[in-house]
Amino acid sequence: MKEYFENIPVIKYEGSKSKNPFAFKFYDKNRVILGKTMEEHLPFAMAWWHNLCAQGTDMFGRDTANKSFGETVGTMAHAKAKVDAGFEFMKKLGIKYFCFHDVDIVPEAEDIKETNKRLDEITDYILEKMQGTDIKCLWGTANMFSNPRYMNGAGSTNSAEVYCFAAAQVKKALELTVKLGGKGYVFWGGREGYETLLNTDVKFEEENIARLMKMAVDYGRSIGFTGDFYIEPKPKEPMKHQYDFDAATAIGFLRKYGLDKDFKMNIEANHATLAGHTFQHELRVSAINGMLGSIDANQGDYLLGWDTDEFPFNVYESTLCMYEVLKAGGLTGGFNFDAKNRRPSNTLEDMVHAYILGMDTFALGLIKAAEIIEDGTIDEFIKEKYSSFSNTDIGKKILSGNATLAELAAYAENMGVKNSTDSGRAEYLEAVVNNILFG
Ligand code: XUL
Ligand code: CO
Repeated sequence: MKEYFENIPVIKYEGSKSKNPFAFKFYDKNRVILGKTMEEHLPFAMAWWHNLCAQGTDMFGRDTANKSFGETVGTMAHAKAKVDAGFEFMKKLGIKYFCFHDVDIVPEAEDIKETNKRLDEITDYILEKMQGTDIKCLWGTANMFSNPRYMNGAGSTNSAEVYCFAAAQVKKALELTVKLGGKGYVFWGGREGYETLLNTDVKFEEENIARLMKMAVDYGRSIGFTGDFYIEPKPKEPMKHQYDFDAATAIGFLRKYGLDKDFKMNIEANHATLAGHTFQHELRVSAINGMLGSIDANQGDYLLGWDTDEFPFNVYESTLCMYEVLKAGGLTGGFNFDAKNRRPSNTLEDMVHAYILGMDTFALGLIKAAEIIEDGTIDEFIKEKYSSFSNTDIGKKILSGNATLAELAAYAENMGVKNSTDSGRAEYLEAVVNNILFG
C-alpha cells in the first residue's frame, strides 16, 4: 500500500517538555480525567472537505497546496487516493471519526444518477477501509450550496424542481450515512437565507425548509437511522442573512415545526463568533435546551468578519468549551475539526501540525475545565448568587410557580427601599480562571 505521509510517524504523546513537532504535548489518550479517558471525552473527527479536498483557493488566488495524492483531481482514482490518504492520516494521528459531504468523497457528475453510482462505489471502498480499524463515521451531510442550481437556496429555493434535487441529495446522503454507520446527519443551511426581502418570501421558505427536514426524518428513521439530526447554526456567509442564525433561533424553529425530538445542535466555534456570541454562549444555550449534540471545533479571527475556519489554538476558549461539555455530561456526537490550514501552510506536514495543535488545544481545555470544576469556586459562586430564591420564603414561593404579581408587589411595598447590593464579582472570577490556567 502506497504511503502518502511518508515522513510522518504515528503521533504519540510525549508530554509538554517535548520539542518533537510530531508528538502530542497534552493529548494523552489514556489519561483519565473525571472518570473517563481523554479519548472517551474527545471523540475527534477529520473533516473530509478541508483536509482531503481544499487546496488553498481563496477569493483572490488559486491553489497553494497539492491534494492530488498522485492522481488527477476530479477522477474516481483520485477519490480513492483520498480515501487511502485519509485513512493513513487518521491512523497516524489516532483520530477515530470522519465527517463528509456527498461531493467531498466523489467528483459530482452532470447526472445525479451517475453521481449516486460513484457514491455507492466509493462508500463500498470506505467500508472496506474501515474494516479492521476502529475508525467510524461521525456524521454525513449533503452539499446543497456549491452547485449553481442552489443559487436561490435548497430547501428555501423558489423552484420545485431544484427542491427535488435537494431531496434527492438528502435521501442519498442519509443512505450513505446509514451505510457507513454514521452517528449523526447535519443540515448546515449554507444558502438557506436571503439577500433582500424585495425578492424573498421568508415564511414560505422557512416552511419549505421544515418540510424537507420532516421528510428527511421520516425517511432516515424508515431506513434505520437511529442517530441525531443536527442543525449547524450560522448567521451569515454565504448569505447576508441565514435562517439558522444561532442556536436560539434554530431551537425555536425546530420546536415550531415539531422537529425538536429528532434534532440537536452542531455548534461551530467560528459560526458562534460571527453571530456576535461566544462559543461558550452557543454551547450553553444548546445544553440548557437538551440539544447539545456535536461540535465543529475550529476558531475564527476576531479581527476578520468572515469564517476563517482556523485550527483552534485558543486555550481559554477550548477550556470554556470543555467546561460546558463536561457540565452537560458530554456530547452525543464529537469534535469535528471543521478547520483548514492557513493558505501558506501548504505541505502535508502542515496538515499534521494542524491536527496536533487542535487536539492538544482541546486536551488542554479538558484538563483545565476539569480543574475549574474540581476547584468549585465558580459553581459555588453561582449557587450562592441565586440563593435568595432557595433560602427565603418569598424566593421559594416564586420558584414554586404559585406566586401572584399582586402578592409580590405587596411584598415589595412592605420592604422599603432595596437596591441590589450583591456584587457580580466578574473580575475576581476571571482571576480565579487565570490562576487555574497559568498558576
Ligand atoms: C460551513 C460549514 C460546513 C458545515 C457542513 O461554514 O461549517 O462545512 O460544517 O456543511
Ligand atoms: Co461546520
